[in-house]
Amino acid sequence: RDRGFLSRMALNDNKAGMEGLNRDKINKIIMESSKGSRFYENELKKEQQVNQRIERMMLQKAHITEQQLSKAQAQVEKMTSDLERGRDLSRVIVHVDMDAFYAAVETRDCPDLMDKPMAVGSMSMLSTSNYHARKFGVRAAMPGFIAKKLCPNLVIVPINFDKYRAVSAEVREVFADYDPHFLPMSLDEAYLDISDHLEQRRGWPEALRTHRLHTNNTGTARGIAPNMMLAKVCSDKNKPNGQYRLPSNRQAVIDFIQDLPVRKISGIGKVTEKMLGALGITSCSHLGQEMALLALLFSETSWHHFLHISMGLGSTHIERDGERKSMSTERTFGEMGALEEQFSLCRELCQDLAQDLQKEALKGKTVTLKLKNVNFEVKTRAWTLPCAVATTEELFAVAKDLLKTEIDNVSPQPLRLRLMGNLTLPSPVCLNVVSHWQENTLISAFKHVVHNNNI
Ligand code: DCP
Ligand code: MG
Repeated sequence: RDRGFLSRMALNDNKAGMEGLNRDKINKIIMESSKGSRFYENELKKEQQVNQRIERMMLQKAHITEQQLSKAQAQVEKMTSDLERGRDLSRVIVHVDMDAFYAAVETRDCPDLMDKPMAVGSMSMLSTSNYHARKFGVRAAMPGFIAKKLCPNLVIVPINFDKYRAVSAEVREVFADYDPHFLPMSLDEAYLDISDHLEQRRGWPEALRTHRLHTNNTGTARGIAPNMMLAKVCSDKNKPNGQYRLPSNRQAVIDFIQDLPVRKISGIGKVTEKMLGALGITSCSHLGQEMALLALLFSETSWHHFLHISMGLGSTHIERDGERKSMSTERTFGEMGALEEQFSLCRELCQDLAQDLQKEALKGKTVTLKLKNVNFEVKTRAWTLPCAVATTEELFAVAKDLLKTEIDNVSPQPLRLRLMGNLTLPSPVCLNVVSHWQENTLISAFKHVVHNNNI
C-alpha cells in the first residue's frame, strides 16, 4: 500500500466508507496539490525518520540469535498462558460512534444535503465528510481545496461547534440510561458497559424494553463485544448505521481477530503499521505468530500491547469517575485569523475542559498548553497552581497567560502562514489544554489539531 515516494501523504483510507477507491488517481491529485507546502515538507521529514527507524530495526533483527529467539519465545508463552487464564468474557461492552457526525448534524438542519457529497470545514481544512464524499476520497483532515479537486461538486458547510456540542449532550443523555458511568471519548464517541443494564431489564415488561427515543436522521454505529478493544473495532465494521455483535466466547474472538488488519486496532497508527509491515506483519494473527521477534525488537509496553491484541484481549472495565486518568477530544480547524481568535479558541478549549471536569467532579492543578508552529514543531508550556481548579475562568486565566507568553516570544512579527487565497494565519496551529489531577496524573487533554496547507 505504500506506493508513491511519500506514502505518508497518500490517502488514508482506513476509514469507513472508503473501501475500493481508485487510490492511484486520488493520490496523484493529493501529491500534486500538496507538493512544496510546509505540511508536505514536514511529512517528508517524518517519513524519513520512520524509514530510518525501520532500517535500524532491520539491522537489529539481522543480529538476533536463535538462542535469543527461543528465550523470548518462552517468555511470550508464559505470558500468553497467564493472560489466557485472566480472560474475562463476562462483560458486555458497547462502543458507540456517530456516523459522519458533524456532517450528519448539518444534514439534519438542511435535508437537501442528504444526497449531495458534502463536508464540514473550510477550504483550508475539513473536519469530516459524508459517505457520498468519501467515495471521492474526501475525508477528515484533508484541506478543502484538495477535496474540491477530488470532487468538484463537493458542498463545504462551515463548522458550527456549538451545534455539535448540543447534539452530543442529547446523545449522552441516552447513553446514561444504559450506563450512568459511560465513558465519553469525544463528542460523538463513547464506551458503555451495559452488563448491569441487561441484567436489570430482564425483569422489565415488554413495553419498557424499547427506548423512548426513536431514530432521528443521525446514524449511529454500535459495536458490542466482551471488551473495549474489540467493541471499538466492531462499531467500525458495519458503518454507517450498522451494528456488529461479537459473541462472548473465546473461539468467536479468536476467529474475529485472525484476519483483522492491525491498522484496524485503535492505537496502531500509520507508523506502527509501517514498522510491522516491514516485518511482514499485516494481520492480527501475524502478530501472534511473530511475538518472540516483536518482544526482542519493541519496548515492553509495545509488545505487551501487541500480545493482548493478538489474543483479542482488551479492557473489560470502563474506568469509573475518580479513577479516570485521561480524556481527550480532537478537533480539526482550518483557519485562525486574528489574535483575538486564538484567545477565544483557547477559551473554548478551557470551556470544554471545564465541562468535562465538572461532569466528573474532578479538578486539576496543572494546566498545559501545547502549541504547534508553522514548521509543525510542537511546544508544551505548563503552569502548576497552588490549588486545584475546574472552572472555565480559572483554567483560562492560566492558559491565556501561557498563550500570551508564546505569542510574545515570536514577536516582533507574529509568525504568519500563507494560505490559499492569501489568507493569513497566526502561528499556533495546534492547541492542547491539558489538566493534571494529582501529581503527574493526566486527567484531561484537549487536542486541538490545526493543519496548515499553506500552498
Ligand atoms: N473530527 C475532526 N477532525 C478529525 C476527525 C474528526 O474535527 N481529524 C470531528 C468531526 C467528526 C467528529 O470529530 O464528525 C467525529 O469523528 P469521527 O472520526 O467519528 O468521524 P465521523 O463521525 O465524521 O465519521 P465516521 O462515520 O467515520 O465515524
Ligand atoms: Mg464518528
